Amino acid sequence: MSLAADFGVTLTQHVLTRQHLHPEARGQFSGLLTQIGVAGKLIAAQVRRAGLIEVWGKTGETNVQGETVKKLDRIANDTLKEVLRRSGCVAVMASEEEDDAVIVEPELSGEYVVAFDPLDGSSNIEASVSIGTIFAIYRRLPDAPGPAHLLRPGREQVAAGYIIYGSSTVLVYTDGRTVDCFTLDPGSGEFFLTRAAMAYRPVTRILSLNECNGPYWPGWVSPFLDEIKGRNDAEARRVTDRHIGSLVADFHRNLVKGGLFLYPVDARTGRGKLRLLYECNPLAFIAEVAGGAASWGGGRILDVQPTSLHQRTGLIIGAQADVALAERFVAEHG
Ligand code: AHM
Ligand code: MG
Repeated sequence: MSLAADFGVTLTQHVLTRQHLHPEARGQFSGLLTQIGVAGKLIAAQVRRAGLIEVWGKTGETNVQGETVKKLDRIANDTLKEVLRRSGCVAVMASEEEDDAVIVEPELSGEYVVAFDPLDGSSNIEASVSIGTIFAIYRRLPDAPGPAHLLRPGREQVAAGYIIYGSSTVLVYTDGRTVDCFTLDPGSGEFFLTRAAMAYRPVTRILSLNECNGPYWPGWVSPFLDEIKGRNDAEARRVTDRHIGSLVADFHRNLVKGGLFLYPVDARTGRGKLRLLYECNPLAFIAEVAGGAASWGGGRILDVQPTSLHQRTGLIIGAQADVALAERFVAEHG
C-alpha cells in the first residue's frame, strides 16, 4: 500500500484547508507555499546527485555529461529564484547568494516578499552531511518594490520555514499559528504531514555550538555553558552536545529533541556570523510559534530593525527558560 493511501495530508492540501484562517491571503499564500515545496523537490533531486555529477565542483566547469558544472548553492539559488518569480506570488526577494534585492517584473509581481538562504550549511555538502533551505515570508508593502520591503523586523513575517535535505527531505513551515512538518515521499513525490503542531520541549537536552570559537566569545558565554553542563551529575546525563554545523539541521534536531543552539556575538568583531534576514528571523519566528524563544543576547531577534540585507547577528535559540537565562548571563557578565 502506498504512503498516500495509508495516511496522507499533502502539503498542498494542508495549506489549502487552512486558507480560512487567513482570509486576507486570497489564495496567493497557498500558491506560494506550494511553489516553495516544488522548489524544495527540485533542489532535493540535485542534492541527491551531488557526488555523482560533481555539481558541487567549480562554477563554470563542464562535467563528463557535458553539463555545465555549477556549485550546488548556485543551483539552489537559481531554482528558488526562478520558481518564485514564475509563481506570480512574489514582488521582491533577498537571497544569501544575491548582493542586492531581486525585483520581480511587474507582469509577474505578487503580494509577498521572500528572503531565503538557498542552501544553508553548504560547506557540509562534500561530506554528505545534512543541509537545507531557509525562508522568511512577508506581505509586500504598498509602495514600489525595493529593498525596503525586506528591511523589516522579523515580527512582521506572515510565514517562515525550511527544507532539510538529510536522511529524509522534510519541509517545516509556520503560518504564525502552528509549526507543521512534512516529509517527502520519494515514491509519489509528495510532501506528507508527519508532525503536526510541533512544540519545543521546555527542558534543554542538547547543547549545540562551535566551542572552538571559545577564545573570541564575550565574557558571559563560558559561565553560561558551565551552568548548563552543571545539570549533569554522576547519576544522570541530562544534557549532551550535538553540533552539525548546518544551522538549519541543528535547529530542526533541537526542535524535535529539545535543544539550545548558540552562535554568540564574536568579541573580536562585535557581531555574530549568522544572517538576520534569511537565517535567524525565520528560525526565530518558527521557534516562537513552537513555544520557544530566540535572542541576539540583548533582546528578541524578531524585534531587530534591519539596516542591510546581509546583516549578521548573534543567535541564542531554544527553550524559553534557557534563552532567558542566557540573557541574564549577558546582562551580568557582558
Ligand atoms: P552558510 O549559510 O554559508 O552555510 O553559513 C552558515 C553556517 C550555519 O549553517 C552554521 O551554523 C554556521 O555557518 C557554522 O559556522 P562555523 O563554521 O563558524 O561554526
Ligand atoms: Mg546559511
